[in-house]
Amino acid sequence: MQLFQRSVYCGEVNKGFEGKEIFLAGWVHGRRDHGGVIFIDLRDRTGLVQLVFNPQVNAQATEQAHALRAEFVISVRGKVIARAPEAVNPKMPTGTLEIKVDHLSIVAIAKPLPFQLEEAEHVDEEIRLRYRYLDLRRPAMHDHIKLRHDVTFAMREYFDRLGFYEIETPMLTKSTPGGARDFLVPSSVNPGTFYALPQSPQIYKQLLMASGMDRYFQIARCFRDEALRANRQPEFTQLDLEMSFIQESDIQDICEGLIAILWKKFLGIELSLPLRRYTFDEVMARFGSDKPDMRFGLEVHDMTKLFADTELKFLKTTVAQGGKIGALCVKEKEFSRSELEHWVNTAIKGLGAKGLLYIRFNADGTSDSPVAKFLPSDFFRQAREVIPDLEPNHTLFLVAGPYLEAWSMLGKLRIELGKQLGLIDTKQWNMFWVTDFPMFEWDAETKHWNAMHHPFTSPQKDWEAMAMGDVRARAYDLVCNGEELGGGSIRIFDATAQAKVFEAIGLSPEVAQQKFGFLINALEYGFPPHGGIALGIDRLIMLFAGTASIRDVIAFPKTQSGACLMMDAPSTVEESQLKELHIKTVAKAQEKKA
Ligand code: AMO
Repeated sequence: MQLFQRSVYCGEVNKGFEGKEIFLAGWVHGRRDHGGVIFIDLRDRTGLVQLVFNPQVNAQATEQAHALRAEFVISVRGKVIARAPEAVNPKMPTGTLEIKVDHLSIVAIAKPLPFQLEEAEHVDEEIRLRYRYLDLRRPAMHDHIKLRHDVTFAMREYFDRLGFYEIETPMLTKSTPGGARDFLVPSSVNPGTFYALPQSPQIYKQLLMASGMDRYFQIARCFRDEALRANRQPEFTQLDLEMSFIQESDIQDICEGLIAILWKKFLGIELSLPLRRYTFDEVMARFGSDKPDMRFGLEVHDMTKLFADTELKFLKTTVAQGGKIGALCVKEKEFSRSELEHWVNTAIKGLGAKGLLYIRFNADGTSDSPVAKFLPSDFFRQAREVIPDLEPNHTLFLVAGPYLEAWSMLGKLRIELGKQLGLIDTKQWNMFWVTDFPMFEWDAETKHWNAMHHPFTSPQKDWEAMAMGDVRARAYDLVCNGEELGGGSIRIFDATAQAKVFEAIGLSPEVAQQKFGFLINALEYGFPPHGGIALGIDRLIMLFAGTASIRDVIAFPKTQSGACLMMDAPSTVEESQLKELHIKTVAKAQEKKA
């Protein structure tokens, strides 16, 4: 086997090479035999180029080429020639040229692949993930990986230009309460103790501000052991940044500057800046979500007052308990009875709603609804006072319950309706800030208040006199096309203020000291005002690449159940390893789910 020194990449062969001898190396992408002349599409990371083995030109190389199969690795020497006009392939960037090979070397052979690379889109994702290194050979995957490199490189350039330091923070850190569950790492040197993998570099970046670093950023890996919904991975990457002596607008301006560059460079889109700001209260009331997709309307209407005297027991109870009744009004589609039932089913089975009520108005002034006979005769007129453009043939979908719960459900239903009825303008880039988030949220399960963002977020001023549910935080999220792309806040930098927030979420001074002592102590040694944000890089690349799954833009992602199918992780370990770590397991490893 002879490995030639490669002189050019396959995809970079162009007219300038015509008539020249070149050396190529790569994978056999495809092979065709036309009456003894063999054509090979040779692939490397830059693309494809056609090789020709002609027995008239080189009998020995052509003879060897008969043995070539898909995915063999080869190295060739040959001359670049123009293809005959009828042989030009306009779909291939190198399609006007081909390489007349005079020397072939087979570098490595390959077994038939478990799936055809060209058919990967239709192959079960489990197989693709099991053989990820093969899946990654596909040009589309190469494009995603290259895009990811280009985006993070552009980020580094941007922050370097603005005087930010890129600082690495530890992967082995301390388990802290709140947020998702930690991934724990046992320490063999300190029996019975555990590190936690960082859920984000949050505390470290704040401490770097205490160290006077002033402007920090990091392309940081984060780990969260949480239920994996769509667009979530147990380990993911954030663009994390923190700045000292700033206000909300400084962080937002820096972010907008970056996304303007990224959108221009990678999508050719000129974003209109500054981005709009909406308060949490506004987006929640109008769209039932703190990350609404505003590429379509279908806003939520508050119908509570229409049911003030209702005879319907469950609505009456809801109103009596201070709950609300919200509605989506679908104008774009006249639903049949079975379609209405489909939506009730979708809400209950698919979205977890307790119920969904529909009222379809008819042209004759009547309405179709399971509760039609309980509605006042002028219900349509009354409804029109809330929804001025309401017309016969429009349908209301109603959800009743505590405000946030009912509105969140309507928000989910709104997205589903938007998708299924084709209401979303997928060509639009809809980006904005959501601000003034609640500082605390009530956890009905544990029956106590938690910090909605994190407990280092600064509440807006004079919060102590307010009811917990009314306190707003100096927090902001960046939302793009209905995805939360980033979130951040202005932090507390004063020990007394921090102690008050810990107290509000039920952390006693002793526990707070034990869990966050390092931060509390640092607050006493001259801490500058500071704030920051983190953007989800995987989600950003997913939006740029237009892929349906976050997994498509991560080289080695985990499945929905957190498994790496290629490595077969997580896995059981040797008893001796556990012994060294002073660990005994009580659960037998369950059969793994993909
Ligand atoms: P937050 O938890 O909002 O903020 O995370 C910031 C951004 O990270 C992305 N993200 C994820 N992406 C993929 N998989 C996940 N499991 C996942 N979880 C979050 C989202 C999200 O907007 N320390 C704070 C930031 C700060 O206050 O500066 C933090 O981590 O795009």
